[in-house]
Amino acid sequence: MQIQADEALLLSELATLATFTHAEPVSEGTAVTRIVFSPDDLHARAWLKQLATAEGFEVRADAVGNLFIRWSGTDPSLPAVATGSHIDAIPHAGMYDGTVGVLGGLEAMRALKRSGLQPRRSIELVMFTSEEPTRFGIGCLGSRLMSGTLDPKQADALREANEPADTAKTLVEVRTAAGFTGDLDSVRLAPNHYHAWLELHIEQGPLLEREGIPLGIVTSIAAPAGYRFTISGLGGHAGALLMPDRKDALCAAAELILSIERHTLATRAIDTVATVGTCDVHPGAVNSVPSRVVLQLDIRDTDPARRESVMQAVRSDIEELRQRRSVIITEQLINADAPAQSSPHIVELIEEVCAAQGISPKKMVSRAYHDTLFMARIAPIAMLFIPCRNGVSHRPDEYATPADTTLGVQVLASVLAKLASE
Ligand code: HGY
Ligand code: MN
Ligand code: MN
Repeated sequence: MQIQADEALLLSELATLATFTHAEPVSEGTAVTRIVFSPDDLHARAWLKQLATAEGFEVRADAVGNLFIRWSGTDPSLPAVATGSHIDAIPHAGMYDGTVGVLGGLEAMRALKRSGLQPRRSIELVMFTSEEPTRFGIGCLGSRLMSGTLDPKQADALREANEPADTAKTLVEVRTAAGFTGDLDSVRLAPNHYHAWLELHIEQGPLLEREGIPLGIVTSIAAPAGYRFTISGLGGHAGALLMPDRKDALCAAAELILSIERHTLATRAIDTVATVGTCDVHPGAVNSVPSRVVLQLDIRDTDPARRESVMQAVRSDIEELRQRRSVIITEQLINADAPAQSSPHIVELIEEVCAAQGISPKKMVSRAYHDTLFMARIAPIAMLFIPCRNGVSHRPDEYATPADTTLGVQVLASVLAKLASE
């Protein structure tokens, strides 16, 4: 069976998808901002549905907007084989994160169809809602709900993370306005709803390119955790409030951020990473002493116990900070997830396909999280990585070569075909 991905079609579709954006064009690459349920996201979803129906695939959306594009197999009663990813993009991102797995998955299905394959098991492409945490403060909303990792009522009550509290809309308001109604309980899929799950994604790191290897096999996915810290001090006039009388929330926040960095580095483990990516200062006036600061922490590790040990060390620093600076510091857990291991069987199939195509893949950890992290709760999983230039991602200069992208799609298609015949 000759499987041949249509590279030109795939590249043109990736370029078209990149036009659904509200990012200002930049010189260093293709800037994409596509926030979940924004007009650009909704237009992109409608366009994707058109591509799928044009190919004769069945299309359905669930109550939170996860999109399912299905190619029925000869025995449709069997659990399907699934692939997919996301098309939402953080502000000023690139055009390959997630989209390679969605459009690459679609092209893999089309290439298999063109090859004359009649899959025994249905093959389903999933486009997840809100893989990025940008709008609602937590990533992988769609796959968390599918896998039962997030309580539906808590999910619907999530508020827009970057809007003022008094105007921030809830998920239920936003999804309903976007046309996704129904009870979020209905999003959950039974364990082993799928026979197997396989996601194609750019590496978002430098290793494959650095070692000149065209394909990565993800053997485990690091475990992310998210926390929100609110530091409350005493505001006041930048001129009249004397230093000894101050309880400057931003100075306390600065010490907290450095404590997080110090304790993360102290593990001396390459897999422990932490980022305070947002810092909201109130009132945010140059001549007003900050009275309140909200920080969002993203901390990850392949070893959840080591990740927790960093948090414990930070908490003891927080206690000292509270006393010395007379500030109030509250911690809110957003998520603390377990890592995921890939299915040895699927990894073996990928290795067989690579050997047959003369490819020597690299086994590796994914430090970025993906919807696959949550699909691992309900199905055997694996991921395929393709190189990205200089390891850059979440930036407009994010780039994957046509050759690497096409090869990733070809391997994906071959593994899907094997899984669908099981
Ligand atoms: O942050 C991540 O790991 C993913 O790209 N959302
Ligand atoms: Mn991303
Ligand atoms: Mn991604």
